[in-house]
Amino acid sequence: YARPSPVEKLRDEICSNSELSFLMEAHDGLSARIAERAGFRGLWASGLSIASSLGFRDANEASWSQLVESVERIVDSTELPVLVDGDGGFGNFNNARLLARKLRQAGAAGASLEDSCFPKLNSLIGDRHPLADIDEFSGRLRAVKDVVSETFILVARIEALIAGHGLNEAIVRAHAYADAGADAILIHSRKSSADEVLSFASEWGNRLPVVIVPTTYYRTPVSAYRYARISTVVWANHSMRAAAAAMRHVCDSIAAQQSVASIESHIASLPEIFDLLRYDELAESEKRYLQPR
Ligand code: SPV
Ligand code: MG
Repeated sequence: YARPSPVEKLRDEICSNSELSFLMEAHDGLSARIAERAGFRGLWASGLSIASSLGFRDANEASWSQLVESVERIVDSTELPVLVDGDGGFGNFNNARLLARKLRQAGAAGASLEDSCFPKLNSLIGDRHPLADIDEFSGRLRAVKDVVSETFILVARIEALIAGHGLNEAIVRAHAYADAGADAILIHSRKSSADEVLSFASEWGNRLPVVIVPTTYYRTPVSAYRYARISTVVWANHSMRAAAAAMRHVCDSIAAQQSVASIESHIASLPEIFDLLRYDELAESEKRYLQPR
């Protein structure tokens, strides 16, 4: 019995599993390890979170090779399948297929590519989100599929609702991207209610599985997504934002008090860090490899 590959695991979560699946954001090795310990079965390598952790804006400031390096740290740190936020693929069909090939080499299970133009800007800020031409973007998807075939999950992400186009435009794009070979459709929205993605799901009718990112419409209970037969929910940036809030709190407190005494009980203990990073395994291996037999 062979262990399932990352692609098989991710396909199970997004494409075959009839249960609602959840992907947790990770942006480095530590956040990946923590998500795995919490019981998540797959990770979302978030462009926003990776950019933020590197001190970049989510506007293609990090290069594709910096993204691949971050993904490598995430993949190496867990057994979980990783779906990478590949933005628009960093250019045209040629850049997109190069990115997909390098992400697959780094051990990612799949990538999401969005129909935005290079350089992109994060979907949740600003009001200038020009959409790529449908045929041009479909070419990006086909080029990726031709390079990675069945060994990589390709999620086509539709930004039509973000760009202020209606449901019809989103549905037309979903069909075009399905024809181009996508394995799933990610429909993105920045509304404060889930109405728009639920309308999409009902109109679309599951020709391909639907993935959503409820960052702004966080109040909707996931039971609504089960009912709508949505495949996968992505919690896209919550570890990064949790880390930012915690770091701000601890820095403010230490700066003001010139002491770490009062925050000690609020931060991860060193034994917890040593446990997360499996220092016990290192000690075991030293016994095996450092001592004469
Ligand atoms: C990300 O996590 O980088 C995403 C989701 O693409 S969003 O920030 O909502 O665009
Ligand atoms: Mg992104």
